[in-house]
Amino acid sequence: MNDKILSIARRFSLPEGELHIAAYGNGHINETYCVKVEESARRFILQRVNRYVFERPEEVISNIAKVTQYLRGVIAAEGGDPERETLTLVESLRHEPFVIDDDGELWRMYWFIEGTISRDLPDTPELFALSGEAFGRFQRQMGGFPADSLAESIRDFHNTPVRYAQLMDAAARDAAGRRREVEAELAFCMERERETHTLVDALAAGEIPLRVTHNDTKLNNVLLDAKTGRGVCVIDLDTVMPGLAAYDFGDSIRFGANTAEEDERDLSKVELSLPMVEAFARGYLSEAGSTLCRREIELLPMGAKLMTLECGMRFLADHLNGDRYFRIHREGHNLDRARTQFALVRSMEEKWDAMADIVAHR
Ligand code: ADP
Ligand code: GN1
Ligand code: MG
Repeated sequence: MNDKILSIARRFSLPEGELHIAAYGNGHINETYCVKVEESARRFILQRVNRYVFERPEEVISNIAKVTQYLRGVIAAEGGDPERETLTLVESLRHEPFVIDDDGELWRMYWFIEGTISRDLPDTPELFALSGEAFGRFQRQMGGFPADSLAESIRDFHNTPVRYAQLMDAAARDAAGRRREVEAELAFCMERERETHTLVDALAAGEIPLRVTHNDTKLNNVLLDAKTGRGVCVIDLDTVMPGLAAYDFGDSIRFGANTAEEDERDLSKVELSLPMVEAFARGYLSEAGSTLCRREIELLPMGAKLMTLECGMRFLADHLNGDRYFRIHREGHNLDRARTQFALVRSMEEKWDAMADIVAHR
């Protein structure tokens, strides 16, 4: 396998030198490797874009090229460092922003952003506030980008009623014969079916706008400065497309304001951390607050709840479908992930007034 990856890496325009390759990161979707060029000590990130998830990977790359080019201009105009604060695609030897291998799989490469860390759990509220600033800044900086120039890389990606329907469909088909063990989880979702419509209805009613959003704002998708913790660069731009700000806010809360990890089996450890909500809302709104309208801000807590429910429904549907979408590392992994999401939804419901109060006063 390593030889194959090495030969793919060599098809990109890299500095001269011997290459060292190692698997990298904790993403659920793409295959990620770190490529080091011995002589120059420079590093690169090489990724195979998941074809099951992204049916038209060339469109994903084209979106990323447009978004990063736009961001480079905005960052430079604000006096920042575009080489560090957004991703830079490496060209292939054929001057394309990707390489297609013999199996038809698409690979892309980025400059490695050095001196940064990515975290799976925020160590402190302060660190989480800094990631909020980075995602809020991304929202603000993308404010003037022409949304209609982007392809919809995954249709109905954050359309919660559609995700609900997909779950019901997976349960009806029961492809992996696992339905019997998840009746309680399905009932949990059915009780909340009506609520799944809240944000798409607000959009349809013209109460909130469609914006260019990131759509995968979990903590490990922002690189933080290794010394200061400052959010340096928002990464994982595969799903940047038109969407709702509340879902971006919500995905960060889902992942980072959970007192346990996303796949914790001991559900008694799963709880919404209000200090983390406060920290993230403070950081996020310090950057994005002036861009968002009043109704969008009011709906941020609903974004947190619906994104957590939606993500749980997606994990559960994948469990029922036989684990085809999210990478798993143990049997029942997607079911464990779904259960933590539903436990977190419950905790959000218990702490609803406090969460809403915190967001309203930021
Ligand atoms: P996935 O879609 O599978 O989550 P990501 O694009 O998020 O893939 O990459 C996985 C991990 O690789 C990230 O969480 C981060 O730790 C690391 N990473 C990705 N891009 C870079 C980069 N340009 N510089 C440094 N680290 C990176
Ligand atoms: C996936 O690629 P990664 O690991 O950052 C998924 C997100 C989910 C997340 C759950 C393209 O994100 O939508 O919220 O897992 N990405 C895609 O951890 O489906
Ligand atoms: Mg990621």
